[in-house]
Amino acid sequence: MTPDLLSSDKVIITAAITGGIHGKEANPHIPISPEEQAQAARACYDAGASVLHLHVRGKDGMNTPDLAVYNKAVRLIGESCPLIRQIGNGIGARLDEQWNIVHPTLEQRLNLLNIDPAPEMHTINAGTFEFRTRYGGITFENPMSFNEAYVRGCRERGFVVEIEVYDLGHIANAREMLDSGVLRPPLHFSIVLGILGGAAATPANLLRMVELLPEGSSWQVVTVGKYHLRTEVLAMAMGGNVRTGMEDTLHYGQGEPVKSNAQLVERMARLAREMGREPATVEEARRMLGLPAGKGA
Ligand code: KMH
Ligand code: ZN
Repeated sequence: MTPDLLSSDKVIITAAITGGIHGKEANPHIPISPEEQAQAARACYDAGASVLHLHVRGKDGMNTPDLAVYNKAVRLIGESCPLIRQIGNGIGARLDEQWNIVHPTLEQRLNLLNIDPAPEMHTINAGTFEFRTRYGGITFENPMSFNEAYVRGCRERGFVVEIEVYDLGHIANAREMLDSGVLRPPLHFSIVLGILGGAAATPANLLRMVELLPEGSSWQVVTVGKYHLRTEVLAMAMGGNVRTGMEDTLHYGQGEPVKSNAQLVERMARLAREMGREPATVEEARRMLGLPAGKGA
């Protein structure tokens, strides 16, 4: 697919407000409880986001596969604003009492399909790789058979899937699922850059990965770490969508901690407008992502 450099389309801004790894020890402003998440969601909506990417935390502040927490967070977020709710199926990784990294099982991850009230979107992660964090390496297991089961589950329930690709081979995996009919076009991608273990955040990597996407796909960039801002700006200039939020960056500028998720969304909306690209409203994003019109439309 050729990047549309002259695109004047709307930009979908996704807010990834919490993530599944770091907590208040890394930045005290990260929303952890469902109540804090609902407040952050509202502020991100007011600042120009149209999608909310979600991981949840238990009472200990660590990520959890507990459906009761997901149900509460999804419900409270839905009551606070009309953002499209997207569940990150990676859930996250946590340390046990012996400081071993523990990852949720594939079964626990499949169970996210049963969140009630049902959110509109889910991610899949299109390949297994070692995801290295400040806490150590995590083998992020995403076998094809699991992804196929997840996608089928999403289709049965009418959920839209976003495909997270961290490297070139993951795009090949997504193409295989498209060719076999498991995934149906148009596809929606997150190109994730800057994770140790995945592709680095460079212009050449972003351009190549966009070129490899199946024709007609929509895409956003997710940039983790130091090059967050410049890579997001590059993606907007290329006609792509963007994700920001405290899952992806804890710094607003060098040595300057983020004060809130809305602060990051506001900046992205401002930069989009400066480029002549208006942030998509929730209804526009729903149309762009193939979701039915919302209740308020
Ligand atoms: N933490 C991101 C780099 C997911 O939640 O499914 C990847 C992510 C995947 O957001
Ligand atoms: Zn995530």
